[in-house]
Amino acid sequence: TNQPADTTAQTADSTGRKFMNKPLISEIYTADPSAHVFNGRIYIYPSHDIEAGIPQNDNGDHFAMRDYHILSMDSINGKVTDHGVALDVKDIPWAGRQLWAPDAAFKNGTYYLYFPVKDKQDIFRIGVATSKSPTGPFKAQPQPIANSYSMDPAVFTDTDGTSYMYFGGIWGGQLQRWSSGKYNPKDEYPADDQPALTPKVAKLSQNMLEFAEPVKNVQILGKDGKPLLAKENDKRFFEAAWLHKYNGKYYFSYSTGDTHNIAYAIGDSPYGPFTYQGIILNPVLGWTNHHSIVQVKDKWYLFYHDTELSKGQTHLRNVKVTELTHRPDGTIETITAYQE
Ligand code: FUB
Repeated sequence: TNQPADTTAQTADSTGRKFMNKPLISEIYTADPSAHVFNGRIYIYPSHDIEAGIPQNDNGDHFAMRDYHILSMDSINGKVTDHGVALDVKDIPWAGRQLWAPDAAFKNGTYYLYFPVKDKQDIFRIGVATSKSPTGPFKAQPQPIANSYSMDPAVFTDTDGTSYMYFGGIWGGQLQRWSSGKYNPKDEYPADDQPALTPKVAKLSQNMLEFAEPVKNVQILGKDGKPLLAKENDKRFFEAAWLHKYNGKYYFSYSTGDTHNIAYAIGDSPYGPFTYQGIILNPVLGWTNHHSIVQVKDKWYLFYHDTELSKGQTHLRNVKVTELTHRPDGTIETITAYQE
């Protein structure tokens, strides 16, 4: 089940563009890679894409994933191990369908796997499962995290040991159904010239299983100091939140969804506000773009996905990794994962 990661490999897509990086594994389809270093080893917590035979629609019903596999490697170019099924949807008591992008954290000897899945009423909630091993198997809590909703959880632990969960996603991620604070089955989006819907953040409790406070909005501001507008869809938040800290600053990065960028914004606090800076990763092959950013020894890496292995089938993706560069002024060099 292993294939060495060769970050210099180049194969071409149907348009003749050359891929800059190779899929980390090719035996299964993987996406939405949340990478962490635990005890000196690199662990990747991805979605496990499958062909479920469900027609494509704007809600993403075709992303009908049923379990998670965790990948690990001892170095960026090292052998990749697939550790098999770490959590199955059938073992989550409250779950209905669609195990989407997960994340993981470690505290006090326990590993926590955070995952979005629709409940039996077809409403996205965020769950948590625990294990003594970074690769599982994980045991799910009997209920979703209280007051959680929507999807794409990302957990960041600050240097003082406090952990925060960022989450949310519009369209299929249902964030637009929570504007009133309660679930409304009707989609409600702000008008084009109104502030865009914001991602969410909440501090986690010491036991990492609950929110320690009411959910807050994450403000993403333009260079003019005003919130990004709904019509600025090449910049505004869509899904795939991630938070990393570099030189004392907090970097909030995310996908712009229908414009397919990974964008980022910088702030002075884990709560923001964050000021929009630019694009980290240009669009990749496939509709979705989803990433994580992690430091391994003295270098920084971007984990991302595209659809090289399935030749462009949007719901059958493969995870990849490439180096990421912070410039001396703290901005990030834009990555294009292809050569023209
Ligand atoms: O993998 C399913 C969904 O696609 C994720 O939750 C989104 O971020 C997008 O990558």
